[in-house]
Amino acid sequence: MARAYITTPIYYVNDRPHIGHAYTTTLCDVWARAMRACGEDVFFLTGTDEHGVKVEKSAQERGISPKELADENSAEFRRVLGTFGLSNDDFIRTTEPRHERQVQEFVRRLLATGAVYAGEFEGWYDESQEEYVTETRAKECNYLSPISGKPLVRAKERNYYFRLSAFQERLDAFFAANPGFVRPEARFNEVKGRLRDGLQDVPITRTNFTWGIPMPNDPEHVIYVWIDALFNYATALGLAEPDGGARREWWPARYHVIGKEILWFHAVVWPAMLMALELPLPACVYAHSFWISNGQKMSKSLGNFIDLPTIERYVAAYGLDAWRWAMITQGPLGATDADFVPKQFHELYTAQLVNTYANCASRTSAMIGKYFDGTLPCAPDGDRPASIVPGSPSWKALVEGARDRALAHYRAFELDQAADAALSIIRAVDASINETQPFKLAKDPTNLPEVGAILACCAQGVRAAAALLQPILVTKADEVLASYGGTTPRDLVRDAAWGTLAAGTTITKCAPFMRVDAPPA
Ligand code: ME8
Repeated sequence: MARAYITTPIYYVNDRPHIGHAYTTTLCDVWARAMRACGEDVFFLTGTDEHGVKVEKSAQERGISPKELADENSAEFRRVLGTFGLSNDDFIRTTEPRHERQVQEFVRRLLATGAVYAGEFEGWYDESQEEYVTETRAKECNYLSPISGKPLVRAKERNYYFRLSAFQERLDAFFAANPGFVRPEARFNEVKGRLRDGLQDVPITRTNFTWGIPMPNDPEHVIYVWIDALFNYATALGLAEPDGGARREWWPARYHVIGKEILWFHAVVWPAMLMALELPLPACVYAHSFWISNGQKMSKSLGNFIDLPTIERYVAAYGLDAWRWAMITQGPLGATDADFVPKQFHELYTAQLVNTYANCASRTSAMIGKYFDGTLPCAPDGDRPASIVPGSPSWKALVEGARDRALAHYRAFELDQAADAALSIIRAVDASINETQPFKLAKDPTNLPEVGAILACCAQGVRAAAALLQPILVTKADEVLASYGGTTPRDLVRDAAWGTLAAGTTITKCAPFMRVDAPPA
């Protein structure tokens, strides 16, 4: 069985969970569910990033220890995962002994090869991001943080450094040989552009605070939170354990899914570190864009975060699947930001989930109930034209074509397009019902065999679409499948194939999504 490893960023515990965290984790969840249902052995990792000066400061402000703060907020992130029904296989915390001892081991190995060395450095430091910025970039940005807009400061430190500059050529060659390494492509171009400015060695330790993993050879220094954090992807699999890790077979990741603001670390620093450790590189770093709120960047000062209580109000009003649907189909998967607008959420829900998916599943099952007592009168005929429009493909070709497109899109992390391919079957069923008008034909009993033949194909189409939507609509797809012949152990290829419904199958009435009056206040 093919193995597939997917990761989210590990989230900082000095923040509360919000739409951004929910979004990235939901993307990974949908991919993980889809790949499992395609027969792959998936390992889906998420977790919390718990060290660093920001956590130390927040804890001080609250008069508690950094560990207490980390315990509290990490538990909150986990609770959130529970409410979103996310299917992660592990949750790593950077304060766990398994992580700390392996980070020290990795750093020992880097010291031994000379990839990490002790040295002195002076440069432009972005305090809000806890990272140094090159001279060229600092100038370009008017000596203001490109992320927070706060002034960069001149900083000097004696530290341990990672010899990033030594990896320029290898990174160039690797990027040239792996055009899909960073996606979307526009983001890859940004990274390559920055790489041309040249690479500076990166300080990987700090001495101005203590809340971190001590440098193994020099405990006065703590390992910089970013280096500590990146290693989570490897420590969760146990790669630096003496036995090489019980989960090492999952390495390397198929997708490291992240937000665009942390791309440099993942696309440049992380691969160089893996090269230095002689570990295989991930297949793809997928950097999505940002959710913004009513046209504005979400920020604490504006107080416009789509925070957890807000998300919970949406989930209470529309259901979890509706929330997931909006994340997947409207989210910033590409290179542009996506605006969260309550009215749009509501209209999308009504148009796609109520009026399209639910209405089609409901009216098809209602007609089978009304004209055939809820029993499919004949097996769906795959050769039948999918619509009365001449030249349209047969039902089997239409459904299996959409299935194959959906599966290819899921695999390629084009999750919005996977959803659309699945919904295209529903749209075809609706169009066919509108054209053939079985409800009118049924008025003359001699037409019943024709009505049965139409509805059997429609039912098979609804079933296939619901099967393909299982990774996104984690409960509402099963509701439809249960009405249309029953649920099965997940197998997307088989469940969404033509011919799974036989004559005599019971079809019960279903109405998976109900109308909602207005978005929550
Ligand atoms: O950066 N829209 O953690 P973090 C979409 N600990 N996604 C968003 C978002 C938004 N407006 N805001 C945040 C860290 N995200 C580090 C990562 S990994 C080795 C260490 C998501 O808590 C997005 O995935 O700030 C982003 O990369 C992540 O949250 C940052 O979470």
